[in-house]
Amino acid sequence: MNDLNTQKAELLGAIAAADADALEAIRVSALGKSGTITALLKTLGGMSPDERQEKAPAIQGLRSAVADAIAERKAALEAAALDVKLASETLDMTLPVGTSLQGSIHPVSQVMDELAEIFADLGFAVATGPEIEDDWHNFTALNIPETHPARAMHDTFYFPDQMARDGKKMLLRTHTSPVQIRTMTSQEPPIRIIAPGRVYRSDSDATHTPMFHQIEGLVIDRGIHLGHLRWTLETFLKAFFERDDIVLRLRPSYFPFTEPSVEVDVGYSIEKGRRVIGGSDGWMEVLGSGMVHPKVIAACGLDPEVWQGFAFGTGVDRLAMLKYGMDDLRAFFDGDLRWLRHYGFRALDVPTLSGGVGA
Ligand code: 2U9
Repeated sequence: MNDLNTQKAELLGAIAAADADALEAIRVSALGKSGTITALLKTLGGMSPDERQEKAPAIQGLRSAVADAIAERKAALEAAALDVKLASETLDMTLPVGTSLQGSIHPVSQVMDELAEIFADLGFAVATGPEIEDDWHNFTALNIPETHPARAMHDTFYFPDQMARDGKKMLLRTHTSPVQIRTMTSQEPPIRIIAPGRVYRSDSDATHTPMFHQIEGLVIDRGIHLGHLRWTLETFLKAFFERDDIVLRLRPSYFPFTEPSVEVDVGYSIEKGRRVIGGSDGWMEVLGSGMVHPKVIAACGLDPEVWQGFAFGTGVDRLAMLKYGMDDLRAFFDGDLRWLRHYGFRALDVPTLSGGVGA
């Protein structure tokens, strides 16, 4: 017992004085797979019931005291590191535009502006809609019924206690497609819209963030075919990447809301060791698209014999990375002023086709 008390006092003393690296080393040596406390816990299995009853509380108490102290120290170290960061990275938000400390336009906002500008020239209006959606607009109307595997693939965030009138849980939209559904059910065709905005999926790693930005486009008119889709995407990509040597490859694919569905690859070339869009050294997948499924047109109350359309979708964050040569998606959401100053755009620059979209 005394032994355990000494061990506890020593560990708690070391934890209180540890920095982040030392704390991790203590955690591994005490609570890790071959840690000292883990070894003590294992001895419980070999004891008689009486002995176990006598010794278990002290050993388990030691384990929780050490685990709690480590968690507490970790939180304190993190808070102190954040304080240092906040003190050294303050920014006076009230300074007027034009001073050296002015804010900058985030690359995502810049790219969204560029996209709106390019598509406005092609006759597309910008449409927006709610980020909290109901099941019908996000899934059912898009030919994704309850049992469809695409529902599981979307890793949806549901609101546990908020239901729509149909009794189904409200959710954070997993794509911007419900915006097009809302437009089709509220406006008469012909329709030409882009829907840029935030979307949410429960997914987080080096190439996925739980919130990301999408842009989708939709055209509904009479006699629309895949040729219109191909021309529109090629014209858009040439304007966006500011290059004429944009080569497209349409590959058959599957999306529930389009039929046929095509994945659009764009030719890239290698410049200074980096892949840049344009040229034909290899192919990169950039967009998903297809002809709007007749069931989706019908779900919106339109006659698919009369009205056809095409749709496409892509990630705005990815487009920004490809155009401006960034390689870590997570930096987009860190709010790091050095990154923002390096990649950000001057607040008073307005992208126009005539003045150059990247101007
Ligand atoms: C309606 C009808 C059809 C939108 C489309 C895609 C293909 C697509 C992904 C690209 C990368 C999303 O950001 S991403 O993960 N999107 O591949 N989106 S067709 O189709 C629609 C939308 C609305 C009414």
